[in-house]
Order: sequence, then structure tokens, then C-alpha cells
Amino acid sequence: MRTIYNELHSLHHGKVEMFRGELVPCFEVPARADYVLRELQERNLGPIESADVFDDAAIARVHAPRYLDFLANAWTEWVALDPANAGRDALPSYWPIRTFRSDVLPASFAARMGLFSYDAGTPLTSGTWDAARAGACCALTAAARVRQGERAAFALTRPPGHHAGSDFFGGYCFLNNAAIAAQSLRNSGVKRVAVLDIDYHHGNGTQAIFYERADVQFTSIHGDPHTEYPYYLGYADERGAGAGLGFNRNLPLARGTGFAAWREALKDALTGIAGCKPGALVVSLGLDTFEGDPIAGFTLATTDYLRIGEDIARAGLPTVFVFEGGYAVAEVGVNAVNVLDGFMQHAG
Ligand code: Q9C
Ligand code: ZN
Repeated sequence: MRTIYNELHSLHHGKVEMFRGELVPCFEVPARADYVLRELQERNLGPIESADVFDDAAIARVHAPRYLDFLANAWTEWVALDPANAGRDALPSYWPIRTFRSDVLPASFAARMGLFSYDAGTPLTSGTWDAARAGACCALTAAARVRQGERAAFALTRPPGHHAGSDFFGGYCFLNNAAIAAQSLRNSGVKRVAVLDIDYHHGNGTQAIFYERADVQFTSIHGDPHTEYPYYLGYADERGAGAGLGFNRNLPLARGTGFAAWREALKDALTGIAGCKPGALVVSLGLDTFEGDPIAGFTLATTDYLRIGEDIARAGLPTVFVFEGGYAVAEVGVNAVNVLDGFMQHAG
């Protein structure tokens, strides 16, 4: 399988995130992608190339103009507030919850940070925009390779994307790489696209982007939001709306779920996807379902990821894999590459 690698990923290097009243070191670190790259090279999984260059049009089909403007200039604005900010991450402190307005764009940078985000765990850093933008190009390139006839391609990029909505960041995500890939497949002529999200956390951003659409079906297997992040979305009764009714599928599982029950949910998810008869599949490949993950609660083992790849291959669809979460840093490479390896061994 071909990998498209975002070599600018390390420009996004958050120092701290807010957790239980303290600023703690970021879980989402550059080393995550380095481990995956090294494992791909050691196991000779296939060619590794850089992303093609794309203008902003393909990104703007998924994200709102005022959000993209904000992200592109955020670091400059942050440092302009105080030169000492150059040595600090930017984190939001205020949010326009119910009864506040979100149509007005405040002049205050702090107010716009909150307008365009939903948690205090997602630091914006000097290189966030460049890394995220190159990551979107990475996902677009992987989608293009699949359109050019490859059975599958892997977008190896960070920061991750599936929590980012059309106009907000959060959950370590800024641009929704999986949604951008799915939209580009649509624009290149694929009539229906399925997105399968197997990150531990519900892909609230991807769900929201496609919620009222029938041309992109979204299915997610994740920790039950009653107890797990992102808490406010990801319940089983969210089935889509308007034209998209019936094209959104959530399969929440209790914290502590092991591979046997998880694999049953995957089987269920793939049956639903087959019923939609998509022309291509985008997989939000999170590895935080691993038993050793420090911020998640399923108990999948390293060899289970081979089986996941096999099961996904049997769907028989042109497939774009997009790297998402997974914070057991030393194991994330083996786990990610096991999925891709299992896929290739059963891709036919
Ligand atoms: N201190 C992804 O996996 N914080 N995002 C949880 C940890 C948010 C995860 C608490 C987790 C976001 C892409
Ligand atoms: Zn996650």
C-alpha cells in the first residue's frame, strides 16, 4: 500500500493541554507519526511519497471561509498580543454556549479562539496551520491515488482531523482530513462515499459535516459518549437529518469493551456500509482502541489490528486510510501498520 506522508507534521508541536484543572504535557505528539513511518519502512509496506500541492479550494469545500481565515492568521495574532506569547501555546478560555451569539466575529483574539473551538485540550502553535494544511493535502493526495486506480492508500499525517467541524477545532484536530478526502472523492465522480471511523472517540466533526447529506454515509464505532469524550455527540439515535436521514450510524460501546464485541460492531458497521453501495471508503484510522492507550478505555491487542485490516479489505472497496488518534506512542506504529498489513494480505 502506498503511503502519503506529511513531512511538515512536526511543525505542529503543542506543549500543554488543559486536563483536570492543570496544564499537562500534550498526548498528541510528533513522535506518534515518526513511529508509524519507521514501522512502514521496516516492514516494507510499500512506497512512501510526499503530498501533491493543492490550492485551498478542496479544503474550502469542507471548512467555512471565516474559520480558515482565522486559522491561517491565528499564530500571528497571538504573538501580536504579547511578544512573549511566541514561547507559549494558544488555548481558548471562553466559549459562546447557548444564548450567546456566534454570528458576530469579535475583534478580540481570545473571543475568536472560543468561537472556533470546543475544548481547552487543543493547543494552537506556531506551525499548526502549516502542518494541518499540508495534512489536508496529504489526505487529498491519498484520495487522488485511489481515484487513479490504486486499491488503497494511507494518509500519514498529524494533527488528526475527525473532531474538527466545518468551523471549529477541538480534540487535537484542526482540519478534517477524512472529510476533505471524502469530499474530494465525491468531486472526482464517486457517487456515494462511506466514511468508517474506528478511532476510540466519536468523530463528531465528520458526522456534523455530512449529517444532512445522503452522498456521504458516516459510520462510527467508539466509546459511549455518556462517559467518553466528546460527550455531546455520538449516540445511537443520531441517524442523520433531512436528505441525510438514515446515512449516519453510531455504534457506541461501553468503556472496557474487548475485541470480540468490538469486532461484532465492525461486522455490523461493514454490513450497513455495503447496503449503501458506496464507490469508495475512507477509514478514520485511530489506534486509541489499544489496551495500552493512556486516554481511552477499550482493550484491543496488537494482533487484533491485523484482523481489523482483513475485515475492512473484505468490503472490497477502494479505500483511503487517514491517520487519527492513538497515544500509546511506542506501540502506535505497529498497531497502525498491522491494520494496513492485514488489509493488503486480504485485498485480493
Ligand atoms: N486528557 C483524538 O483521538 N481529551 N482526539 C481527553 C485526555 C480529548 C482525542 C482527555 C481527547 C481527544 C483524535
Ligand atoms: Zn481518539
